[in-house]
Amino acid sequence: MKRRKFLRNSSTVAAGIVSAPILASYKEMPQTEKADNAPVLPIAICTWDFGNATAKAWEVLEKGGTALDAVHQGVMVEENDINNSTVGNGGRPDRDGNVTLDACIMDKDGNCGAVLAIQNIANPISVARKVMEETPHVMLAGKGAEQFAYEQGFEKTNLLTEESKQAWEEWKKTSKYKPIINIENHDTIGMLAIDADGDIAGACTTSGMAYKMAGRVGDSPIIGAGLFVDNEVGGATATGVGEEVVRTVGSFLIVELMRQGKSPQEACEEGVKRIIAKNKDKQDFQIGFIAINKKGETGGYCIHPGFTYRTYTKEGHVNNPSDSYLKS
Ligand code: SD4
Repeated sequence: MKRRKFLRNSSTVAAGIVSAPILASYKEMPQTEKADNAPVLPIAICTWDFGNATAKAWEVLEKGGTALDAVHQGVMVEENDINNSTVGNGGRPDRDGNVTLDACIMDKDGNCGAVLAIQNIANPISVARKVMEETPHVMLAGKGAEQFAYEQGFEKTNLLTEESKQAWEEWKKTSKYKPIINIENHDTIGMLAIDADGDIAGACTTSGMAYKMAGRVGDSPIIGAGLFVDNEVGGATATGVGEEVVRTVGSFLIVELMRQGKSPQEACEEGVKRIIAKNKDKQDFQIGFIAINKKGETGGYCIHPGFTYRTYTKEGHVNNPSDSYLKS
């Protein structure tokens, strides 16, 4: 890719949202020329500014690992981070004080696995992968998912940290349930990767909306809503208020729009606009989509400013501010 074009495409560089060491190493990188100007593979991309997660995925890809292993290990970084209050251990509980986790994973062959509202298991993405690889099913929910995890050797873990417990106790004083845009627990990680063979995989994992009703499941573990991959076309994943993403089967929609010729950016924009069209009077929630096509081109779009997404390629490790439907 020509350096001039890379710079023009990268609003992040213009906005200075590249960490100093990465920018320094970027300057020294040899500039590769490609006939079609497509980014050089492999690539990892994820929702929000999860640099450690994309770095882990990159480590897998760089060694020649598969996209499936890259997204699996990448999102696990956030599941294991107790400071991320929207994913895995340390995730905020439901209104009854129980931490229930949702996750799904999808590979290049269209195989997929998901766990819904699973409790006491620190890495739901690993259980989702086991569902995909070891069972004839796609989804396991609640107690059944937990039982399956123990049978597969996963350990029982208390996921309610002291900090989460205190936040929940505080919430109970008012019991207001209204996510605040970009402030609500928004750190769900959806990740897509293309490996050196050009194969695509995706993963998505979350504790869902904080203080949700017991049993509530959002978009994140629903194949087609929170995540979709078609190895012929590309992949998409979502973050934000899951009910709205489910209503439009958002990630599947975006992949199908790319199949029809839209770029990842155009497809994400259309996905957000479809949600807006169904909520003409009500835009007090955030949705962010990211997408990647078979060539490794990426896109991201959201309703309200504030959403960002990370990309990791040979050309740099960048936190990209997403364009938004509403400008302020
Ligand atoms: C959900 N989509 O459960 C998730 C929440 C989320 O960043 O994305 N938070 O609805």
